[in-house]
Amino acid sequence: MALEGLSQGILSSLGLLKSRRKLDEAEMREMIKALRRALQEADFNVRQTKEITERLESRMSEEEPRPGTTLQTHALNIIYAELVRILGPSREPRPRQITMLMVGLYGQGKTTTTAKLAEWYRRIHGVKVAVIEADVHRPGAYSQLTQLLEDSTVEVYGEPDNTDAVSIVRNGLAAHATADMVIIDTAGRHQLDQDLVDELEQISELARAEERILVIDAQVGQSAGPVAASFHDLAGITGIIITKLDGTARGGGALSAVAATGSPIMYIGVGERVQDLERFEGDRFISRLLGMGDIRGLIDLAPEDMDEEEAMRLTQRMMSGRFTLNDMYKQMEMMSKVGTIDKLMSFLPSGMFGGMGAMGKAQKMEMQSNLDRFQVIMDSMTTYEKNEPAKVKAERIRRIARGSGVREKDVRELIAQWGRSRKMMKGMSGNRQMSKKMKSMMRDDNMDLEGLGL
Ligand SMILES: Nc1nc2c(ncn2[C@@H]2O[C@H](COP(=O)(O)OP(=O)(O)OP(=O)(O)O)[C@@H](O)[C@H]2O)c(=O)[nH]1
Ligand SMILES: [Mg+2]
Repeated sequence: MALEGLSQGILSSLGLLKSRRKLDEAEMREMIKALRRALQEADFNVRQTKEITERLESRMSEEEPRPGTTLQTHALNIIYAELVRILGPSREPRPRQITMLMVGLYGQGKTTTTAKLAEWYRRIHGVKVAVIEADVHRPGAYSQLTQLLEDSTVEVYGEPDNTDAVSIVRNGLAAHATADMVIIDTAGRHQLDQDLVDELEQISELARAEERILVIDAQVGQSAGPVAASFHDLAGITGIIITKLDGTARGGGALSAVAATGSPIMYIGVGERVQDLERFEGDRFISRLLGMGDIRGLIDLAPEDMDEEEAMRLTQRMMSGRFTLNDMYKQMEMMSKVGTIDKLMSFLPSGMFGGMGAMGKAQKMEMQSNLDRFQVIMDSMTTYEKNEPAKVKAERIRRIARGSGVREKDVRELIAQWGRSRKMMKGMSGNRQMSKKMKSMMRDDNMDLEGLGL
C-alpha cells in the first residue's frame, strides 16, 4: 500500500517510548519532532501536522495510559484517532437504479476507475452494471474501456465515431435501461473550464446522475484540495476517488486535503489493474497503515460507534453462546479492521469466520467483500430476523433477497456462515482453558508493539 513511509516514520518516532513509563521534556520534544517529519514527508500540510503533534503532546501529558497499557500503545492510539479524525467520514453509494458520472482533469484515472467501479459493484454487490464511454476527445477511449473490462461481464457502450457526447449518453442509457447501475466516463480537461462544466451539466441532466464522482490522482498532493473545492462549486461533487495511491509519497497530502474540503472520499485506486480498488474508510485505512493488530488494539481501535464496553460485551456474548447476526457482523468487522490478527487468530479455532486461521491478503479482501455483501443483506432484514437467524426460512429468504438485490443463495450463505460461527462459539465457551485465555487477554495488555518491528 501507499504511505509505507508514513507508517515507518510514525512507528520509529515512537521507538523512544519502548518500555518507558514516562518521557522527560527533551525526549518528548524529540519524539514530536520525528513525528512531525514523518507527517510532512507524507505531505500532510503544516496546519494538520501541527494539530496532530499538539494534540498528541497534550493528550500524552493529560491522559494516563489505561492500566496495563504501555506508553507506546497509548501514543499510537492517540495518533491513530487523530489521523482518523483528520481523514473524516466516508460513504458508499447504494447500487440500485443509480447513474454515476465520472469527472476529473486529464489523465487522473477516470477511465480506469470507471472500469474498476463497474467491476467492483458487479463482483461485490452482484448487480447488473453497464458503462458508457462518453469521452469523445481522447482517441481510443472506447477501446481502452473495452480492454479494461474484457474479462468482465460488465457491458460497455460506446460509439467511437460519434463526436457528440450527449447523444452517446442518450443512446447508451436507452440501450442499458435495465441495468441496476450505469457509470458514465467523461472527457478530461487541463482545468475545469466552462466548456467542461456545460458538457457535464448536459450529460448529468440527461442521465439524472445521482452521483457525480471526481477522480483525482494522489500525485497532486495538497493541490487535490483546491481541485476538489472548485469541482464541488461548479459541478456539485457527491464523492471523490483518489487514484494511484500505490505510487506516490504524497498520498497523505491528497487524502487530507480532500477530506478538509468536506467531500467524502469513497474509494482509493491502488494499482493499474481493474481489481485495484479499495473502499475508503478512514479508520480501517489508518489501522492497516499503522499495522495495528492485537486484541487489545482491536478494542482500542474499534469503530467510534463501538466503544470499549460494547467490545467487551460482544466478547462476553461470544463466550456465552448468545450470538446474533449483528454480533457476527461486528466481530468480523473488528477483525477485518486491523492489519495483523494472527495473535487473536492463534486463540480462535481455525475455520472460524470462514477459515481465516492465517489470513493472507487475498483472504482479507475476500472477507471485506463478504462484509460488504452481508451489510447489504442485513439492511433488508428485520431486527427479529437478525436476532433469530435460525428462523429465517424460504419465504423470508426470498423477501430479503429481493429487498437487497442479491441472490437467495447469498442470503442462505450469510445464515450458514452465522450457523458455523455460532457452533464454534459454543465450542469455545465450553472449553474452559480457552475461555480463561480469552478473559486474561481481555484483561491485561500483555502486548506492546514488539510485533511492529520497533
Ligand atoms: N499505479 C496506478 N496507476 C493508475 C491508477 N489509476 C489509473 N492509473 C493509470 O493512470 C493512467 C491514466 O489513467 P486513465 O484512466 O486513462 O485516466 P483518465 O482520467 O481517463 O485520462 P484522460 O481520459 O486522458 O483524461 C493510466 O496509465 C492508468 O493505468 C492507480 O490507481 N494506480
Ligand atoms: Mg479517460
